[in-house]
Amino acid sequence: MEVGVVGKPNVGKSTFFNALTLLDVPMAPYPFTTIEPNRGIAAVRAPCPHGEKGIACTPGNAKCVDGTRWVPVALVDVPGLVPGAHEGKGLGHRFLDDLRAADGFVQVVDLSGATDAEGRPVPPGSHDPSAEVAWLEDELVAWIAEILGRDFERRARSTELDGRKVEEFLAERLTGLSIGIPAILGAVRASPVDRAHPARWTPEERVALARELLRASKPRLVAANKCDRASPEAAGALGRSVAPVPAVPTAADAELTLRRAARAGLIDYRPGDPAFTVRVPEKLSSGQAAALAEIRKILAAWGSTGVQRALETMVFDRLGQVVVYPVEDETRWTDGHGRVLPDAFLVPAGTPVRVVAYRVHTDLGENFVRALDGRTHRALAADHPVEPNSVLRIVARK
Ligand SMILES: Nc1nc2c(ncn2[C@@H]2O[C@H](COP(=O)(O)OP(=O)(O)OP(=O)(O)O)[C@@H](O)[C@H]2O)c(=O)[nH]1
Ligand SMILES: [Mg+2]
Repeated sequence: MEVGVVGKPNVGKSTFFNALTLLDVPMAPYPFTTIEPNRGIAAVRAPCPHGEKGIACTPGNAKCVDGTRWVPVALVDVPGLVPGAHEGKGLGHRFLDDLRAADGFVQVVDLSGATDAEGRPVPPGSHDPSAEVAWLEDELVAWIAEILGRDFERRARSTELDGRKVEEFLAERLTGLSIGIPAILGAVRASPVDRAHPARWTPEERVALARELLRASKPRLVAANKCDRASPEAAGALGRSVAPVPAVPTAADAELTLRRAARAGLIDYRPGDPAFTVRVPEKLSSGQAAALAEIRKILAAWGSTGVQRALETMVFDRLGQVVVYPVEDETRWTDGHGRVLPDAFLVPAGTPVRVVAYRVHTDLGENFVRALDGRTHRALAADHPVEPNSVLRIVARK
């Protein structure tokens, strides 16, 4: 699972990324601070099943805090895109190739309207953030159209001559973009192209197809950032104008401050919570106390900083992921070393249990016999769709 963070320059992409990963990539109040993609690991919350058994878990890949499991999700932060990036404007769009494997995109926008289309500071409220959602889609479409179009005519002619299926031809063109055959077929049906004759597709038709491919395969969500400098009315207006894409108001800068303060032991704060408590007020500098007082106001006004909610809405609602806990002993919920519920993975809802087995280990997928449900102890056949929060034992031939 991988989520890409995209948007125009200077909206807070790297701040959003740092808040979720606690890494320390450069952030600054001017455009093009990020010039190379950054990768890190964020996490989404799920209730840990250990409570059901009344035993403690022994987390491996995903920590468990107060009964909540923090399941890892890869996050990629890229440089800012500007209108015309595909023609070389700004830093161009070559870096988007680092987002090929992304399952979906969070587009960060500046809800306060204090940056123009190139990310230069302008008076608050003078730029409409909904405009960039439309042109950013055009830039993503141009990127996919370009990948599709590399050496297109020659490949399309040989596909026609060989009588190969158009979806196979497209799947091969789009390798690495993690677009499945069903999404490809859906996109072909939704666009004006003549399915039988790819060699006749015009560049315009290919762009139309690229748009459908993007829509079918890369769910998006808007993080309406810098909400601390904007009004709920502005958030409502943006939400209406980008619907059906969801828009979540965020204060990435506040979230980053809270997570760093919690890491430093200054406050108790669980990401996503509506409040925090100061551990030892006397230990705070006056600057820290003032910054935290400002953040209290943001939390009171918006309910939370929105950053954790934005990621979880993306992962669970938009990408339809569920959490699975593979174990080797389905009664004790342990692995081969006696660790309780060591790992938690994300997989798309409804994934057949055999595909889950492949995700745990290729050998388990190849030698799959059946799965055992850790709660009901029932045997599950290979094509049985995985349930959310499953505890699963995979039985494989030795
Ligand atoms: N008021 C406010 N400022 C924020 C927020 N998030 C980020 N910023 C500020 O916005 C500026 C740009 O942040 P970055 O994270 O560097 O933005 P970016 O989108 O990664 O920018 P590029 O890498 O240049 O494309 C910095 O000064 C941040 O401190 C927020 O929630 N509220
Ligand atoms: Mg950046």
